Amino acid sequence: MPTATVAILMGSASDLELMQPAADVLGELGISVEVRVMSAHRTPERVAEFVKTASREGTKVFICGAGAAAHLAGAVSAHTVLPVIGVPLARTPLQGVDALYATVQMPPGMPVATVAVDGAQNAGLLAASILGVADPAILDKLRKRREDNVAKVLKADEEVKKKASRP
Ligand code: RP5
Repeated sequence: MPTATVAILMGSASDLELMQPAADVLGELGISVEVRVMSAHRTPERVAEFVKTASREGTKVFICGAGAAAHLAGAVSAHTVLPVIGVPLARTPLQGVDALYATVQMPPGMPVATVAVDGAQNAGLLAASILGVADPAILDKLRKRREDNVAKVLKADEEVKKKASRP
Protein backbone atom coordinates (compact mmCIF):
# COMPACT_ATOMS: atom_id res chain seq x y z
CA MET A 1 0.00 0.00 0.00
CA PRO A 2 1.55 3.38 -1.04
CA THR A 3 2.31 5.68 1.86
CA ALA A 4 -0.66 7.90 2.62
CA THR A 5 -0.32 11.70 2.55
CA VAL A 6 -1.83 11.98 6.03
CA ALA A 7 -1.40 9.49 8.86
CA ILE A 8 -4.09 9.44 11.54
CA LEU A 9 -2.92 7.74 14.75
CA MET A 10 -4.92 7.07 17.88
CA GLY A 11 -3.98 5.62 21.24
CA SER A 12 -6.70 2.99 21.25
CA ALA A 13 -9.22 1.44 18.88
CA SER A 14 -11.88 2.83 21.19
CA ASP A 15 -10.92 6.30 19.87
CA LEU A 16 -11.90 5.52 16.27
CA GLU A 17 -15.46 6.81 16.45
CA LEU A 18 -14.18 10.19 17.64
CA MET A 19 -11.34 10.29 15.07
CA GLN A 20 -13.37 9.11 12.05
CA PRO A 21 -14.43 12.66 11.03
CA ALA A 22 -10.78 13.49 10.26
CA ALA A 23 -10.49 10.57 7.86
CA ASP A 24 -13.90 11.32 6.34
CA VAL A 25 -13.19 14.97 5.54
CA LEU A 26 -9.77 14.16 4.07
CA GLY A 27 -11.34 11.45 1.94
CA GLU A 28 -13.96 13.93 0.70
CA LEU A 29 -11.08 16.23 -0.31
CA GLY A 30 -9.33 13.42 -2.20
CA ILE A 31 -6.41 13.21 0.23
CA SER A 32 -5.08 9.74 1.06
CA VAL A 33 -5.19 8.71 4.72
CA GLU A 34 -3.76 5.82 6.70
CA VAL A 35 -5.56 5.22 10.01
CA ARG A 36 -3.66 3.31 12.70
CA VAL A 37 -3.80 2.45 16.42
CA MET A 38 -0.57 3.15 18.29
CA SER A 39 -0.10 3.98 21.96
CA ALA A 40 2.60 6.36 23.15
CA HIS A 41 2.77 4.44 26.43
CA ARG A 42 2.04 0.86 25.40
CA THR A 43 3.85 0.70 22.04
CA PRO A 44 6.46 3.50 22.09
CA GLU A 45 8.93 1.74 19.78
CA ARG A 46 6.19 1.07 17.24
CA VAL A 47 5.23 4.76 17.28
CA ALA A 48 8.83 5.80 16.68
CA GLU A 49 9.36 3.30 13.86
CA PHE A 50 6.10 4.15 12.12
CA VAL A 51 6.68 7.91 12.27
CA LYS A 52 10.26 7.71 10.99
CA THR A 53 9.29 5.37 8.16
CA ALA A 54 6.18 7.32 7.17
CA SER A 55 8.10 10.62 7.25
CA ARG A 56 10.74 9.10 4.98
CA GLU A 57 8.26 7.53 2.58
CA GLY A 58 5.90 10.41 1.80
CA THR A 59 3.53 11.15 4.65
CA LYS A 60 3.26 14.92 5.02
CA VAL A 61 1.07 15.47 8.08
CA PHE A 62 0.33 13.46 11.23
CA ILE A 63 -2.98 13.71 13.12
CA CYS A 64 -2.85 12.17 16.60
CA GLY A 65 -5.88 11.52 18.77
CA ALA A 66 -5.75 10.36 22.37
CA GLY A 67 -7.63 10.65 25.63
CA ALA A 68 -6.57 10.57 29.26
CA ALA A 69 -2.79 11.11 29.62
CA ALA A 70 -2.69 11.93 25.90
CA HIS A 71 1.00 11.95 25.02
CA LEU A 72 0.70 10.47 21.51
CA ALA A 73 0.97 13.77 19.61
CA GLY A 74 4.05 14.79 21.57
CA ALA A 75 5.61 11.37 21.12
CA VAL A 76 5.05 11.61 17.35
CA SER A 77 6.46 15.13 17.26
CA ALA A 78 9.63 13.78 18.88
CA HIS A 79 10.34 11.70 15.76
CA THR A 80 9.50 14.07 12.91
CA VAL A 81 9.75 17.71 11.87
CA LEU A 82 6.61 17.34 9.75
CA PRO A 83 3.40 18.97 11.01
CA VAL A 84 1.70 17.17 13.91
CA ILE A 85 -1.92 17.98 14.80
CA GLY A 86 -3.14 16.85 18.20
CA VAL A 87 -6.77 15.96 18.89
CA PRO A 88 -7.52 15.70 22.63
CA LEU A 89 -10.32 13.20 23.21
CA ALA A 90 -12.95 13.22 25.96
CA ARG A 91 -12.46 9.67 27.17
CA THR A 92 -12.41 10.00 30.98
CA PRO A 93 -14.57 11.62 33.68
CA LEU A 94 -12.43 14.73 33.13
CA GLN A 95 -14.15 15.06 29.75
CA GLY A 96 -11.05 15.83 27.70
CA VAL A 97 -9.44 18.49 29.91
CA ASP A 98 -6.77 15.95 30.87
CA ALA A 99 -6.08 15.14 27.22
CA LEU A 100 -6.17 18.84 26.24
CA TYR A 101 -3.50 19.80 28.75
CA ALA A 102 -1.36 16.75 27.90
CA THR A 103 -1.56 17.58 24.17
CA VAL A 104 -1.38 21.37 24.00
CA GLN A 105 1.30 22.20 26.57
CA MET A 106 4.35 21.04 24.60
CA PRO A 107 7.85 22.30 25.53
CA PRO A 108 9.49 24.99 23.38
CA GLY A 109 11.04 23.54 20.24
CA MET A 110 8.57 20.68 19.94
CA PRO A 111 5.38 22.12 18.42
CA VAL A 112 2.04 20.32 18.19
CA ALA A 113 -0.93 22.15 16.64
CA THR A 114 -3.79 21.26 19.00
CA VAL A 115 -7.43 21.50 17.98
CA ALA A 116 -10.50 21.45 20.21
CA VAL A 117 -11.44 18.50 22.39
CA ASP A 118 -13.01 15.92 20.03
CA GLY A 119 -12.12 18.29 17.13
CA ALA A 120 -11.16 15.59 14.63
CA GLN A 121 -12.96 17.23 11.69
CA ASN A 122 -11.01 20.45 12.19
CA ALA A 123 -7.81 18.44 12.43
CA GLY A 124 -8.57 17.00 9.01
CA LEU A 125 -9.37 20.45 7.59
CA LEU A 126 -6.19 21.92 9.12
CA ALA A 127 -4.13 19.12 7.59
CA ALA A 128 -5.74 19.94 4.23
CA SER A 129 -4.90 23.63 4.65
CA ILE A 130 -1.28 22.74 5.36
CA LEU A 131 -1.16 20.57 2.24
CA GLY A 132 -2.90 23.32 0.28
CA VAL A 133 0.11 25.60 0.65
CA ALA A 134 1.79 23.47 -2.03
CA ASP A 135 -1.38 22.37 -3.83
CA PRO A 136 -3.83 25.17 -4.79
CA ALA A 137 -6.39 22.60 -5.91
CA ILE A 138 -6.83 21.59 -2.26
CA LEU A 139 -7.34 25.23 -1.27
CA ASP A 140 -9.99 25.55 -3.99
CA LYS A 141 -11.84 22.56 -2.50
CA LEU A 142 -11.61 24.08 0.97
CA ARG A 143 -13.03 27.39 -0.33
CA LYS A 144 -15.91 25.50 -1.94
CA ARG A 145 -16.65 23.79 1.39
CA ARG A 146 -16.74 27.18 3.11
CA GLU A 147 -19.14 28.50 0.44
CA ASP A 148 -21.38 25.45 0.90
CA ASN A 149 -21.34 26.03 4.65
CA VAL A 150 -22.42 29.64 4.17
CA ALA A 151 -25.37 28.46 2.09
CA LYS A 152 -26.35 25.97 4.83
CA VAL A 153 -26.31 28.68 7.51
CA LEU A 154 -28.36 31.06 5.37
CA LYS A 155 -30.91 28.31 4.75
CA ALA A 156 -31.06 27.47 8.46
CA ASP A 157 -31.54 31.15 9.28
CA GLU A 158 -34.52 31.40 6.96
CA GLU A 159 -36.06 28.22 8.42
CA VAL A 160 -35.62 29.29 12.04
CA LYS A 161 -36.79 32.83 11.31
CA LYS A 162 -39.95 31.45 9.72
CA LYS A 163 -40.53 28.82 12.40
CA ALA A 164 -39.67 30.61 15.60
CA SER A 165 -40.26 34.29 14.97
CA ARG A 166 -43.47 35.75 16.36
CA PRO A 167 -45.27 38.88 15.12
C1 RP5 B 1 -5.55 6.66 25.64
O1 RP5 B 1 -6.24 6.15 26.76
C2 RP5 B 1 -6.34 6.23 24.44
O2 RP5 B 1 -6.14 7.16 23.38
C3 RP5 B 1 -7.75 6.26 24.91
O3 RP5 B 1 -8.33 7.52 24.62
C4 RP5 B 1 -7.64 6.08 26.43
C5 RP5 B 1 -8.20 4.80 26.88
O4 RP5 B 1 -7.51 3.78 26.20
P1 RP5 B 1 -8.13 2.30 26.22
O5 RP5 B 1 -8.32 1.95 27.68
O6 RP5 B 1 -9.47 2.38 25.49
O7 RP5 B 1 -7.11 1.45 25.52
O8 RP5 B 1 -4.27 6.18 25.60
